[in-house]
This record gives sequence, structure tokens and C-alpha cells, in this order.
Amino acid sequence: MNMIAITIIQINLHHLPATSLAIAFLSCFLFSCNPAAKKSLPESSLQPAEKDIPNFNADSACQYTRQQVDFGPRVPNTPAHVACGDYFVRTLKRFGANVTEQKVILQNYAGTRLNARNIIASYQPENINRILLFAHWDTRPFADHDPNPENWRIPIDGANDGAGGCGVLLEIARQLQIKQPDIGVDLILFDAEDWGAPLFENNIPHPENSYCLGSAYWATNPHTPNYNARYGILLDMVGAPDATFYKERYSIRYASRILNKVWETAQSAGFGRYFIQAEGGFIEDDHVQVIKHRNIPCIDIIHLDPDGDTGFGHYWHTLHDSMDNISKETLYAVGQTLLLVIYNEK
Ligand code: AHN
Ligand code: ZN
Repeated sequence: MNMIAITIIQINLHHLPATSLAIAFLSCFLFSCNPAAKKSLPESSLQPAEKDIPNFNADSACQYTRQQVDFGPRVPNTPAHVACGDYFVRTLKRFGANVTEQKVILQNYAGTRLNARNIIASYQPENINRILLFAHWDTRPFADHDPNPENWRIPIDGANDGAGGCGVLLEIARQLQIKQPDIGVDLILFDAEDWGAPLFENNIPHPENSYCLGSAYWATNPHTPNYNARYGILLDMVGAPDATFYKERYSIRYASRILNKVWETAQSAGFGRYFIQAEGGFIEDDHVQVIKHRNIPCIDIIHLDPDGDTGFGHYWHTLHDSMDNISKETLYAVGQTLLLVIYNEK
């Protein structure tokens, strides 16, 4: 525990009733994956979620995130990648999902063959009314935005860029097994998102188009013929402390209804400090593949930082994207918002 948390408890001991003491005490234990985090919890997240809507367990989501990171960087063609893929399949089966794997060889920008694996977990597969939630599970092979050039060729932990979104989806899977919503849900963990051309490779004409290989494959070869869903929601970098989710512009252009629904749901649940009512930039991310090839309206919940020099969080594609960069409070804001959206579908 840190000094600030101790100070709060001491003040509470003298001036506040026992409940406040308990809340202050619990929040410093429960709500930081990062032991150094100093933030206390907003009041809204301590109240039970709306009636009949399950309560997202951020401890579990954080644990699922840490388990991925513990395998090491999940770079295609490495043993850590194989082991983590096996972990997802085993865990999603344990949570009662109908699991489909797409194993495919995909070529990156340099022509390297990647042993890729998209993992699809379906709930109520017979239900024609479906929604799709997705994230990428692979991690970037190079920290090409690290401030220290000596780190540029080192693979990243991808605690936030990768693991966090999958951690939230695993906790949602656990909840879906406990209580069935009124619609079918597909969770897809896409592979080979983050092997885009690095900054240090010159002469790559459009590096932004070298990402998202796994989602491009699935979107053109879905696991069920003519796969369709009401809408899709992509989680990308949803776990950093003080993350800010600006409205990504492809999401505004192609899926404004679901975008506004998610942002309003988050706002009413007290998560307005994460879900910002302002526009961000256009991001070439997995959702664009699903919009383009499957014609499903999709949004990207992605941490954008208009003041940062990359437009993303300071940790983006650096060695700082470690578990220190994960906050249970942020995972909770995203996960609880998604549960509200899922369980309110008719
Ligand atoms: C580009 O940088 C072109 N798109 C961001 C996709 C991404 C990479 N998300 C996480 N890592
Ligand atoms: Zn990335």
C-alpha cells in the first residue's frame, strides 16, 4: 500500500464512519492492478449495477490480463504465443462457450509467414440475433516507439495493447455462462493485429495498412457462412489508468447509433471521465475490416490521447506497456458498460 492510501485511512479513522473507512480500505486493495496506483474509486463503481445486470468483476479481468502477460510477449511463431492461444481456448471452453479456432498462415508486410490463430467463442450459437465483441490477442514484436532506440527491436508485454481487452472479454465470457442475456454473443480474439511495419523500416509505402491481418482474414472467411451481427464492439487498449476513449472517426461514420448508445450508457453509469464526449481521429484498426468486409456497423473503444505525440497513450508500442500500465478501475468502467449494453439488448 502507498503513503497516500495510508493517509486517507488515518483521516477516516478520526473523522468518518466505519463504512467510509471500509470503502477507502477496500479500494486501495481492490482497484489497482498496478500496486503503485494512487487513485481511489469513483462512487458510482462502488454501487451495485442496475437491477438484473451482472456486476463486472475487475479483479477477474485483471487476473486474466496478468495471465496472458505472464506467458511473455504473444508474438506469432513463438512458444509463448502457442501457450497463450491454448490458454484462451481452454478457458473459454471452461466458461461454456462454443469455441472455434481459425488456424491460418498469414503474410506480414515483409512476406514473413505468421502462424496465426483467431479464436471465436460463441454463446447461443442458434440465436439469429447476435452481437459481436472483439479484441486482438497478439502483441507487437517491436517497441518501435520506445524513447530509447536500443529497445526498438524488443517485443512488448502488451499488457494494455492486447491483453487488457482480452481480459475484459474473458470476464464477460464468465458472466455469460452464469446468466444468459436475450441475444447471442460472439467474442473474437483476433491474431496478427500488431505486426504492422515498424518505424525503423524505411520505404514501406503505407505502414498503417500492414496491421489487422487476423481480422482481415476472418472478415473475408468468417467461421460461419454469411456471418452477421447487429453490431460489433472492438476493445483496444482499454486498461490504462486514466484512459480516455474519444469517439473514433470510423466508428462515428459507420456506427454512430451504437457508438452513442455505448457512450450514453457509460455516462449514466458514472464512467464519463473515460468515455469522452468528443471526437478523436480515424484509426485503422480491426473494426475497419469487419465494417468493410462484413458490412457490420462496428465501433472501436480505444485509448486516444490528443496531447500525446503518437495520438495514443504514452506507453503505446514502448516497453512501458506492462502490468504497471493496467488499472482495475478502467477495466471495470469498460466491462460494466459492456455488460449494461449486452443485458439491455432484447
Ligand atoms: C495504426 O497504428 C495504423 N493503427 C493502430 C492499430 C493498433 C496497433 N492498435 C493497437 N496497436
Ligand atoms: Zn499495438
